[in-house]
Amino acid sequence: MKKLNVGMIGGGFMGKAHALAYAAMPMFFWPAPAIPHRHTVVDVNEKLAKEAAEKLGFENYSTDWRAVVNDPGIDVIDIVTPNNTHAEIAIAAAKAGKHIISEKPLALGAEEAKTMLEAVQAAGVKHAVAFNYRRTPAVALAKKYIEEGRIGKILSFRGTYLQDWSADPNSPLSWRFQKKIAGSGALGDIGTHVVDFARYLVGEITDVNAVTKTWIPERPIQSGGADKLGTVKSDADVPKGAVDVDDEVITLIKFDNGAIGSIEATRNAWGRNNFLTFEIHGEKGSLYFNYERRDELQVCFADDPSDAKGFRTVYTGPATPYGEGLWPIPALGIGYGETKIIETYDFFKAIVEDTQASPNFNDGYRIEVIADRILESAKTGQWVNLNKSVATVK
Ligand code: NAI
Ligand code: SOE
Repeated sequence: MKKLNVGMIGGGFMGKAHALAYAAMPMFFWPAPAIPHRHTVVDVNEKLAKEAAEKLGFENYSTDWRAVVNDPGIDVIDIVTPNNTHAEIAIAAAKAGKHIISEKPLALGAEEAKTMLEAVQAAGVKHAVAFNYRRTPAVALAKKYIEEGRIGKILSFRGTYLQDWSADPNSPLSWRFQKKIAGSGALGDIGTHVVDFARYLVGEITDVNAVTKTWIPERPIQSGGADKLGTVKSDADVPKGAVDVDDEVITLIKFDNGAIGSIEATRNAWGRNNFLTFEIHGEKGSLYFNYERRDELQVCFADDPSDAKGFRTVYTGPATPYGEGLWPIPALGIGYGETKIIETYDFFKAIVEDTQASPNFNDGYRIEVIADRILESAKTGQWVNLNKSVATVK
């Protein structure tokens, strides 16, 4: 069977998730489109890179991503580093003719994302952006119902992504709170997953009207090592650094097909963990999904008997999307790992079958345009129309 050599840049949280997917994808989807070979992992210093290779099962390690990107033995570059590094690595990888999967958000903003899209298009390589939550089988089932017309014309979309890991003012100053590294705050970090849901399930967003808030303007500076998220014990004298991104965003949206909706994101919502939800109302029914109960899609159809109308639960399993590769009985439990396994399967399939992956850098770019315009609207207090700001690339 064909083997594709992966060079993975970054060995942190997402490095672990992607490495798991490379190992497990053929176990779930057989015959696999190609076997992912964990060739080389890169991190910023010898200690981190060596440890990542040992832990994540890579044959080699390096501290020089440029050398790995230009290694003729590597087929796929996987970018799992903080947001400010995605563009430089992706553009170099495209120039070296590698297929590329980049973590989200694609870039620090639309301008940078556009240069990445131009680079992959000029090189003719396959490209994907890792909005993996749309790979949750229940989300793919919602997409199937919508495409089959089961809920009719869509009227509205309400999406949320609520977490609480940064609600404690003592949770340290992760790179996720620094504009120069993250681009934006809750919006880019988690709101973009909801924007991906909105575009995937409903259609293109044309207008936004947003408010943002930074609730905790400074946080304890981390003392080096792996980036920490959430409450960690630190002594009261730890110096603090400024947070210059949004903690919370709420935006109204309009779609080009006439639907309307809202998107909310915050990492300061005590009690919410990975509360990534959507509720979609159509002329013939409604769908509700909550990632915290990710085996389930809640459905209500207008033609359900009137004495039994209301949301009911459909459990995903062998009969629902990706069921052929997952577990043999419904509701055995889909996890975060499975979403990454499916993402890897779809990307490797696109490479081998010479089709374009989805979501790809074009989607990543469009999501960056939407995020930029949400920030603009939050600043001006006005509705912002997006049509003028989406550049046609190629
Ligand atoms: P992390 O901070 O846990 O790991 C990043 C790793 O990259 C660290 O080991 C760091 O030392 C390394 N690194 C940084 N600069 C590097 C460079 N120039 N060369 C080589 N290695 C470098 O970060 P995490 O959580 O893994 O996030 C990485 C990316 O994944 C971000 O873009 C983030 O937004 C995204 N992400 C996506 C998720 C999803 O659900 N799709 C979940 C978590 C993160
Ligand atoms: C932190 O908010 C984080 O790790 C995000 O970066 C991811 O994109 C999200 O899926 C889980 O939470």
